[in-house]
Amino acid sequence: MGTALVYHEDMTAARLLWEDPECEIECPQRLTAALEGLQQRGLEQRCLRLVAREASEAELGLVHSPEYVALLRGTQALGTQELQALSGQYDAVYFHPRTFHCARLAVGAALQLVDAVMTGAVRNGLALVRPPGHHSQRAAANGFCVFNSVAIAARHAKQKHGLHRVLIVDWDVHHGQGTQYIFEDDPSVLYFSWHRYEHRRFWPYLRESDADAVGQGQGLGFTVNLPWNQVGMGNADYMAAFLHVLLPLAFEFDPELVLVSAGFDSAIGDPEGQMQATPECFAHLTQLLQVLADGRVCAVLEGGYHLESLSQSVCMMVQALLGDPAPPLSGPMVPHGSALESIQSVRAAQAPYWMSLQQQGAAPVLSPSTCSPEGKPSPLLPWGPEFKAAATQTMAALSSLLDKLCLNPTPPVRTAVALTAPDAALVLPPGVLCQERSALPEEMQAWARPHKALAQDKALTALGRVLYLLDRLLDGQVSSGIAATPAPATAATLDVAIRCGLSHGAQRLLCVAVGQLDRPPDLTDDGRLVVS
Ligand code: Q9C
Ligand code: ZN
Repeated sequence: MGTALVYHEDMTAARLLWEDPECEIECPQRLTAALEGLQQRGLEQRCLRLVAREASEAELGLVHSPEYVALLRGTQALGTQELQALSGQYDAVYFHPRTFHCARLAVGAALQLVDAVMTGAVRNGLALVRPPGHHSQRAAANGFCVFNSVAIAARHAKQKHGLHRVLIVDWDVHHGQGTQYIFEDDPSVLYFSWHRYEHRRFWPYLRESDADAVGQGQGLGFTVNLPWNQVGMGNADYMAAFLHVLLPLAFEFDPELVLVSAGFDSAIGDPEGQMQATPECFAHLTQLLQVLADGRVCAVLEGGYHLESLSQSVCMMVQALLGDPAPPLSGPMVPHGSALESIQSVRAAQAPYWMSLQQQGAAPVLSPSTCSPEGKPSPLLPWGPEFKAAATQTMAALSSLLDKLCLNPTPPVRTAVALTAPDAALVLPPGVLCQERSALPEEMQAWARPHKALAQDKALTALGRVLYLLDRLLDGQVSSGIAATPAPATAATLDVAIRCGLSHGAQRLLCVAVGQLDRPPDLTDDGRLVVS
């Protein structure tokens, strides 16, 4: 199953017809630059190309009022002066005679993508569209946006494909307030947005973009805002936001579909965002999202105004959708203090609504009655007590694992080699650490006891080093390692290594044997281990 790329060249038709420094950045070259990038890297050719269709007026009506749709229909016949006058009624918007057509294609592209993914024609995909959509509201254009393609796609996914839970990830650098308003009381759509905020000194200057806007009524906790209060946020900040805010909530929400409001004005070089994240970061973010909803990720272009940065970031995202490994992230992986403050404030604001945030004193201690003021069963804790305990434990383990990853993202040692005496003469490449330390004697003897093959001194010495290496891998000191062990002890050593890894709380363990090796017997088959 592959990746869809939905596009129509008519979407380059709309353009600004008068002077307006605020709007001129939303130009047709945005689409052509992104598409050329994909073609040059051979990525377009690897996708299933779909030609975008226009959304019907009934489909627009899933989100927008009939009067607003009629108003937009009318813009097709207006002259430049009338278009400019009408544009002035909205904040940061321009209309062109082709705007209605383009905006309908943008919505249609998003719907086609959702249909392709939900019918299983493809696993995931990207709709390359303009105008963008996430600022547009039931009866208002805003911030270059005319129809809210992603919001319509979410309603469509529920209505036409019977979905119950849709996650919208809005990584555009602006707050998608339009999307927030549309779903603020709807618990079936979890809306996550990070955005440049600067304590409300950045457009659109809204109080409701802050972390304490968490939704309303039934939708409490299903709006998640992460405001960046400084410019210059980079790879470490974005990864930390995903690891510490979005992913815990998304795992708990368990979406059936992920829609991405994929704006790339959050990337380095963008004049609007002034952020520092490199294009590679979007490959990593995309990869992280693919662990959700069985990989059903539908991305729809929103902003992104630095043509080169936009094109590179789009390519990174498509590469990740295609399943290519993500290039390493550059720069020191240390989040900014201001980013950690923002992350902490969203976690605190959301903690009353999400079990996964209720560990580690992230939230003020709340009594159960605070979570459910009317005394009705809390909508946030819908499961039985055993499941709750298990889920809490899992989330605690995940959370502490993520903390370690974040504190020590690049292990100090890239590769360590644990050798036994006769191999020690090998010349190792520079930067490879020769690991000579060993686990504690009691520990290795305890592990070795059930195995005859580990009774020999040489085998036991090797085992001690393997166990030590394993510890350093698990605590993040070492990224990868190689260990030698005497041939007769290989199976026994592997058996111990597997048990040891599982007992240290590894969630998944893949064991690949090159050559003949028997599957260690009597290992409990709890789904954490794959031997191939
Ligand atoms: N210098 C999207 O990215 N102008 N819309 C802000 C601040 C409006 C952005 C002015 C920006 C709208 C989809
Ligand atoms: Zn934007």
